[in-house]
Amino acid sequence: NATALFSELREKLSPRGNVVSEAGRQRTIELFGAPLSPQEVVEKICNDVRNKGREALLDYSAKLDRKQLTPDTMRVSAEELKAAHEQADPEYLATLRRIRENIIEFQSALLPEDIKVLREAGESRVELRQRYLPLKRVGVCIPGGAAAYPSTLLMTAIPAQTAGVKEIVVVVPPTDFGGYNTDILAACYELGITEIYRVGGAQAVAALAYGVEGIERVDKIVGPGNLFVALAKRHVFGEVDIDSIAGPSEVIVLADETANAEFIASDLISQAEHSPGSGVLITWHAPLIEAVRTALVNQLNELPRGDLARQSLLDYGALILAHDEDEAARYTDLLAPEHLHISTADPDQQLAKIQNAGAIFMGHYTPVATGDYYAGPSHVLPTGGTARFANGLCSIDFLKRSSVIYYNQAGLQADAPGITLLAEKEGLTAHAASVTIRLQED
Ligand code: HSO
Ligand code: ZN
Repeated sequence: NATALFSELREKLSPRGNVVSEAGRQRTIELFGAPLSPQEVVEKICNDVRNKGREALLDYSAKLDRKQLTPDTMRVSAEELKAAHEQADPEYLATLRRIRENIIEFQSALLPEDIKVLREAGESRVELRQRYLPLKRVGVCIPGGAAAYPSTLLMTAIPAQTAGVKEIVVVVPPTDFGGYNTDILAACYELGITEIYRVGGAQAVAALAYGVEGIERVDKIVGPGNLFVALAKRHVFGEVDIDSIAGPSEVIVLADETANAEFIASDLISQAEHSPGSGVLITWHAPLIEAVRTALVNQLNELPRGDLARQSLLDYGALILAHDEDEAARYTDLLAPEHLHISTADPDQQLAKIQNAGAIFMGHYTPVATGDYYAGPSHVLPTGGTARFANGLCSIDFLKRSSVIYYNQAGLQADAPGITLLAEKEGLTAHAASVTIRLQED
């Protein structure tokens, strides 16, 4: 029963499902003597960092990331950054620059223009504007647990820079895949980012949200992370903006008889190797199911991260036979995947039937890796079914807008009756008076 399977999958991958273990039990963490739920742990960490500042930040880094940092070693020094860049492989740096150009090209095309509406009648003039300005200071979370993700730095920081954000702060766990990873440090240097802290988890999010000695608070926090980062972002939201609550990576591949089973298997495995990650095939061409199953088994045996990916596919994967294209489209909308790969002869035809997907990859030669690494749209995308209402990160998310209203006296005279009528209905007579006091008496 595909609908039941889908709601189960959706639940497991959703922000809520994320806090329960595979066995379906609420996870508990032994952190302060007593077993606490992940939410309780995150609440405690955020409150401690808020109240005790840097001391709590460093204490939690020592306790949770097992790294004893000092105010000095917490921040990546200018020398370390420069050294990482100097030692970096020139081909890596050239590739970073190419990707940077791609991202800027796409992200700058998205930026909206200020808007102006003029309402004129005789002498009266009302001018309405919408003004966009970049956020001043943005915090970027880069994961550093299971793998190093320089691509995530590019896919978060460059859209912010394209929007005009001047101050970008990076937090990255104090690990070899994180704050000590020279690929990440070289990429920061390449992007002109100089404020990098080797802190991760909920404590890093709290430090960004509230500020601590030596780290000024930010206006928005973006970027993925583990469960604790996700829960902490939710906890601090409202005091600071966030992008989304990111869950595991997922892909749905829609395939017809023209699809290649080996290609599809590689697409499913590539999101599963994020571990956890999910890959779901939906096809209306029955022979593809067995062909993809065989290809999966063969490829999983060959890959270095094959075991991790296999476990993810067993937990979160599925091969689904739909009656036809329309049913496949309905299933896709139900799951609302982060990535949708339409591996068919005429992808535009299927695209037209689908509402919910974070990023869509068209045709046999557009694997998700093109978007993960290179093309230009950000790979920070809505997961866990949130593509129903949420969007991938982009330059627009780093702008804020203000409305700007101008009236001349004749304009105010013309609109006064309507304004005062509403003010009186609400019993707010000072509002009404602020209009009438400005009007000429004849
Ligand atoms: N697929 C991940 C992004 C990523 N892939 C980073 C490779 N590196 C979430 O969209
Ligand atoms: Zn990926």
